[in-house]
Amino acid sequence: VFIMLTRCYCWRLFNHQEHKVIIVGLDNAGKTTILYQFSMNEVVHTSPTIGSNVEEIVINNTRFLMWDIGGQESLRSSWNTYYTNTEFVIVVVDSTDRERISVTREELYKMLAREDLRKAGLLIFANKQDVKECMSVAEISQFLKLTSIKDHQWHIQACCALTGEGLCLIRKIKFGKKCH
Ligand code: G3D
Ligand code: MG
Repeated sequence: VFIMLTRCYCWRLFNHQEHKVIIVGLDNAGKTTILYQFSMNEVVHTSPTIGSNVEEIVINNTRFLMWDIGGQESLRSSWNTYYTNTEFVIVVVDSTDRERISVTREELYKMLAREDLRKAGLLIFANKQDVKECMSVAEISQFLKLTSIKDHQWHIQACCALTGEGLCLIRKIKFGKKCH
């Protein structure tokens, strides 16, 4: 029993390292819905005090920092502090919003140019795929010029946050689990 307890304790210690993921996207892209889908059945701690425009949610050892991009130029300077040690950047795209995809592109490249995000992986969720006539993954990839990104690992994934379809990659980030 002692050995088992020791093992359990060591395992916990080993797993205690924190992971940091930032989730960005235009307002209405579906960030909150995605995170809600992900955190179902898990204990969620939120820190509403972190700032008016940044939400922090801790699920087990993973910190999710989430904010809306676009139209908040004046608040942007304080965001630098949130980038440090980020392992993943998740960009949520509203696949129905053809007008504003260029704003997402602009912000995406601003982020990728940052030194403190140099090692961060990039995951793009093409959300709202359930909506008729939404942009496809191929269209969004083209709009965002993803193939030009050479200095970051990136992946684009179609999803529907309402049903949870396509979201299992978040679990993969967190637990290293295989996606079905
Ligand atoms: P945000 O946190 O990025 O601002 P939200 O976005 O998660 O608040 O979602 C904005 C709206 O989009 C919500 O609608 C939400 O239900 C909807 N939405 C999110 N994901 C999907 C999706 O995959 N498909 C569809 N059809 N809608 C989605 P409301 O009406 O509640 O404002
Ligand atoms: Mg939100």
